[in-house]
Amino acid sequence: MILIMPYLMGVESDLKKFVFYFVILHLFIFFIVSCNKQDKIVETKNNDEIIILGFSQIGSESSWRKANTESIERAAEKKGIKLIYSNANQNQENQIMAIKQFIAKQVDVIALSPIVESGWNEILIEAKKAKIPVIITDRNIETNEKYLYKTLIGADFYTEGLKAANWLIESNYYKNLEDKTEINIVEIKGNEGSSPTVKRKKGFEYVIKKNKNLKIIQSENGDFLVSKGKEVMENFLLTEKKRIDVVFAHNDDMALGAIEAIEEKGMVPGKDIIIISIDGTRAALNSILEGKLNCSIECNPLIGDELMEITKKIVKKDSVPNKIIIDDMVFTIKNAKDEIKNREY
Ligand code: GYE
Repeated sequence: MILIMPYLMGVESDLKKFVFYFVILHLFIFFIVSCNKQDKIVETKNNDEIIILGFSQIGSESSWRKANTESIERAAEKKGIKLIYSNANQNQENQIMAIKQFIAKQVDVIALSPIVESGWNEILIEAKKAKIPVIITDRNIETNEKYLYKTLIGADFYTEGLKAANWLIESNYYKNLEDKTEINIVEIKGNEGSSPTVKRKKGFEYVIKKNKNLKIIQSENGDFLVSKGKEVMENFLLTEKKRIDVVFAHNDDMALGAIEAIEEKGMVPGKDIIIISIDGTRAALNSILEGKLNCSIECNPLIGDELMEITKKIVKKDSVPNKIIIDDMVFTIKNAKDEIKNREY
């Protein structure tokens, strides 16, 4: 007001009044709006309902992983949970650092998708001491310690391996083979020491070992990457003296890489060499429809809603099951056409 007084002096009286009331009105509106704003800030600050979830993700190595991250981000937003997302770029040390930061920030819950099975005791004991509950998502950990985490949300990787091998021995390809004396399989594994790599291998081998004519002749890590899947397959094709009949890739991305390598060698994937993989991505179903990939075992990455529900329950101190297993389908040429419409990743 003091500032506008000199301006008001010497101006016509009606106009003076108008300007005066105009300014008063605006000051009043400004006051009301500021009060409301302050109320909102106070409300947010005092609102204990807002849950903070620190999520340590492995990286973004595959289509599966990208879909997994998106699902978790989407669900957090939908459920009003504040997500602190940390991408470890395939490095366990980065995951440990991220968890340390979550503890320092005193988040309500920590979700960890562990890149490998071992080496988590120390940091998870720290989280426990800080009374921050942990949810393991997607991959599992190996530990002798008890009660390091509340629950695990993920797939049954061992069964995925079993399903992959069972599909092979039940397939027409196998049944129609006249000479079943030696079927040579090459395996492209995920990253060393990760639970899907260890368990998928075990499940697959369990079935294969019961059939003497089936042999895994080579097995290498492709780290779940398209590029590395291709590289590993190129190497197999270059160095392997025996005929390669089957590729078992631990994920679709590596299988798609292997398919490229096979085609570049002038061979026909899906016919000259049978290809089996895991994840059930849209790209994999497309490849099945093109006749290149023969089978993909589903591993569903869309666990966001489940994770948010469990997070809320844990914060409310409700009891939760110690394992939540996501069910998986099998995709082949028989159902790929119908199922591709439903694929969200
Ligand atoms: O199969 C692969 C990913 O841990 C189940 O990791 C996940 C695996 C998935 O990168 O594509």
